[in-house]
Amino acid sequence: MRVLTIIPTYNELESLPITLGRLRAAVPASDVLVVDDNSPDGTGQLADSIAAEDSQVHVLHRKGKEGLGAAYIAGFKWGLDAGYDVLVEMDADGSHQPEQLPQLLDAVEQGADLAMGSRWVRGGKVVNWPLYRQAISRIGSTYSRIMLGVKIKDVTGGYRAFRRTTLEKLNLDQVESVGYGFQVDLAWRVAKMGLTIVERPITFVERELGASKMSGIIVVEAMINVTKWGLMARWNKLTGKDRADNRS
Ligand SMILES: Nc1nc2c(ncn2[C@@H]2O[C@H](COP(=O)(O)OP(=O)(O)OP(=O)(O)O)[C@@H](O)[C@H]2O)c(=O)[nH]1
Ligand SMILES: [Mg+2]
Repeated sequence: MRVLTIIPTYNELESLPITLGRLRAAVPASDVLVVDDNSPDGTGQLADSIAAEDSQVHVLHRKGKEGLGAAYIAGFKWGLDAGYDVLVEMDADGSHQPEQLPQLLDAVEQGADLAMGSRWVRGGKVVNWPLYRQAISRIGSTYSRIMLGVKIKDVTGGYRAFRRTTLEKLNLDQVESVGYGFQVDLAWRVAKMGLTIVERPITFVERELGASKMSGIIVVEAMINVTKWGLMARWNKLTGKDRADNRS
């Protein structure tokens, strides 16, 4: 399996070299694509200098900050074009520990179409997260699960390994690209296609360096979207539109 780990960055000058070093040591077979949105702190140039020394590291430069989802979609397209078999999502800030990536890759090797790192399954943990962040994540995940009817425990989580065929089956251009809504939308689309999703426990470590891009607006927006999607899915079911959709 040819694996590409995609790391989106916006102002991750301090964290990126540490995460990259850990990833290259933990899973040397994985190539890496850093997707930088023209970070003002020079993360993009730093990534270029690392890539110049390491032929397995690549950098995709984008014009400006367009959000995590848009960065991942560009990264997925790059990876699919380049022929990778598995495409991984990983944060730059150390929250997703590279040492746990083999567990996700293992799940894909064993047949999962999507392997998700999960904080909220048995064995999953969070480190250095204040209670209010844990509460937001748990409540958000539970609400999305009920609203969308998906069984995934940690549906907003962003440590994932996709089999290439999973991404090929999705219409990436239709995926909601903002904030946590992106992660929920992507997982929901995979679930709706009836593909196999496996959650593996991870220890999520809150960032120690650099600044968070999380905001209240991102959370509220994701919840509004989830509500909208859930109600629309119910309405389509009632009116029989979902059957028509499935036929087309
Ligand atoms: N390319 C790109 N990357 C982004 C953007 N927003 C966030 N990221 C990256 O996405 C990853 C997750 O962002 P974080 O700021 O860690 O968001 P979070 O994990 O929800 O919040 P904290 O870890 O608490 O700060 C990091 O690698 C960020 O650098 C963006 O607009 N463009
Ligand atoms: Mg983070």
